[in-house]
Amino acid sequence: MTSVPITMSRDTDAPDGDTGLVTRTRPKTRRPPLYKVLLLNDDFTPMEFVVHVLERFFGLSNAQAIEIMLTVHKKGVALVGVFSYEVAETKVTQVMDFARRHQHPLQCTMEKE
Ligand code: TYC
Repeated sequence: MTSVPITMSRDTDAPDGDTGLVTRTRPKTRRPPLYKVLLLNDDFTPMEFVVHVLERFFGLSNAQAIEIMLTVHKKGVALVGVFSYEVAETKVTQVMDFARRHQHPLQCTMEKE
């Protein structure tokens, strides 16, 4: 059996002893992706119902809710808010469930920002 001597070796590619393994002093922190929640227009959902949804599930004032509802009504779609994936998904589900329970075809969707 040939014996191999065990020696401490320096990294010759990094003469200063920096192996490149631990160069980041400040850890890289990645912000989680954000999601836009959008409200879509239709011809049947009453305006008052949409205003109520925006107040109830997005905490908007009556004036803000009317503004967004009218934007959707005129342009077909409006941004309601920007949230984490979990919060956006919860809001979309809440709106869709509430609209369905009241038999309105209101549509709410989310998309990655
Ligand atoms: N267009 C609807 C109406 O005239 C109102 C409406 C607004 C519907 C916004 C959906 O997301 C919506 N009754």
